[in-house]
Amino acid sequence: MAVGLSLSSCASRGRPVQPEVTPVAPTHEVIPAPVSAHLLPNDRFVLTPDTTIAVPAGNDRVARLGQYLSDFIGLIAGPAAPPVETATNPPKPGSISLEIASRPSLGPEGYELTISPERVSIVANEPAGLFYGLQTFRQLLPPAVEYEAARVDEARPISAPAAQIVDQPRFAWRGSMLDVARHFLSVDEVLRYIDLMALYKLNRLHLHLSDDQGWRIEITSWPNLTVHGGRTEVGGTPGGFYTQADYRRMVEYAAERFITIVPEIDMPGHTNAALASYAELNCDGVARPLYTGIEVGFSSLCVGKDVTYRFIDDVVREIGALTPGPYFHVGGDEVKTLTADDYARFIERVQGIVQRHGKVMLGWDEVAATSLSPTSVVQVWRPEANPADAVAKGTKVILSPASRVYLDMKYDPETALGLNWAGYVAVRTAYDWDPASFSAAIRESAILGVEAPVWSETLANIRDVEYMALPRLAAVAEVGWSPASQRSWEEFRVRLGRHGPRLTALGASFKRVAEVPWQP
Ligand code: NGO
Repeated sequence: MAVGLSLSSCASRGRPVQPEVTPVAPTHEVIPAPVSAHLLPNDRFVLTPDTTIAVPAGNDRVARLGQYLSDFIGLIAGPAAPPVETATNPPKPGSISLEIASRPSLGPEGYELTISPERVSIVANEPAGLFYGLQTFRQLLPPAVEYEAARVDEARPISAPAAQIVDQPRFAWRGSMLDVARHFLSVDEVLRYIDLMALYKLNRLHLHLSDDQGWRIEITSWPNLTVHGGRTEVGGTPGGFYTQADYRRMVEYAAERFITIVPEIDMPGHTNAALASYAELNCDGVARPLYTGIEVGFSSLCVGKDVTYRFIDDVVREIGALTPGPYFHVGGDEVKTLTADDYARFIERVQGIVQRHGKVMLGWDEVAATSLSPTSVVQVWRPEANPADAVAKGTKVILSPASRVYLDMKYDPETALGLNWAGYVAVRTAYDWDPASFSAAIRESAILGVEAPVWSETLANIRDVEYMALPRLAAVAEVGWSPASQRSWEEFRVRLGRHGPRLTALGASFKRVAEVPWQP
């Protein structure tokens, strides 16, 4: 467990746990650290050819989770994957049961995981909680289960320690962002990233779908956005784009893992790809050339033209219809060519468009200087961000401070990939801070959560992205999930070191930073 917990606190199932915090060596390597975890490593649940998965009758969503677990276990314990069966009373010995039951104190994402030598049980209010319980169970199985056939053979019999875990997240928003505009990522690359996010119980994937260098999502009413505006990327290599069917596939794959896609179309700046695709979007009516550099701030939609708002309305309508989640991110960052008044009028008008299409508007922290609805959300990224006025009016914030959680920042001066305009972001820097004390102007109740952006000016493919995201994504996930009282850098670095073999088994190209005692 992450910290020394008294037995009584573990027994107080469901009640908020108030542990005595005595840092001890970790006894497991679950990331993010659970609220309360009591393990008995000498008693073990062993996966055998007779293991079954029990789900409630008539609940398709939970049945699919049972299947997800069965697919994950696959052939590691026997000649066939464990069957998914309707739960019996009393439960079958050797079963792993997924159960929905009322546990009000656990909230919509919490779970109880009980592992004994006889059986495993995961109980939650909602399917999301069961999914997170499954991720914890998974991380208690040996790393070899993640991939390597030879190592699975050596690791047999596969078992998990007996445990009593009660857990729920601190923040509702635990996100990461992929910049697929500067360098395009294929659908399969994004699905891979979604799977890595799921391992750490992250639940929001923000896709930065357009920027100066490329427009990456098909808009049927404005086809040239992708036909022309999607052709290139940073450095002049071929770009790419998602068809609407591609995008739906990513949305569905994410939803199966309880991850909500948050689409971003950055505006009014960061719009060169659109301005290159449609001459009428420019104030002078002249299409701009495609751009493959990495400067920012030079482009803007023509905020005085009606066609601009027809364009935005079409884009929000089409993407909104493809996106079951409630959010639409309008960017709003780094506009250097408009007056403050023109900028504010633009954002306020766009906020109306987003709301008319039934979505919640999100924007980078520059939008906090405009008249926001209390339902809109500000994403803080700059050191000089000051959303105090917006927060006072009820607007919520997502914390993405560049100096802590921009995963495109170099780890240290020796890191080949990445940028360093916000400094170097060591794993400890990403881990060792508390959202509640980040800014005097932002009290904890105004914080929806944290999000780690991965900007891709220097990252050409998923291997580059993994190298920058791992292991810092694990650190940020714990900032978002685990109670402050359970977190200590000294303990986390050891736990992360033990988690390393799992990343290896997953084939992840992670950075073996010197701050962490990696296990071989
Ligand atoms: C800034 C900028 C992006 C860059 C990124 C690089 C925001 C919100 N706008 O973050 O265009 O890609 O830094 O770190």
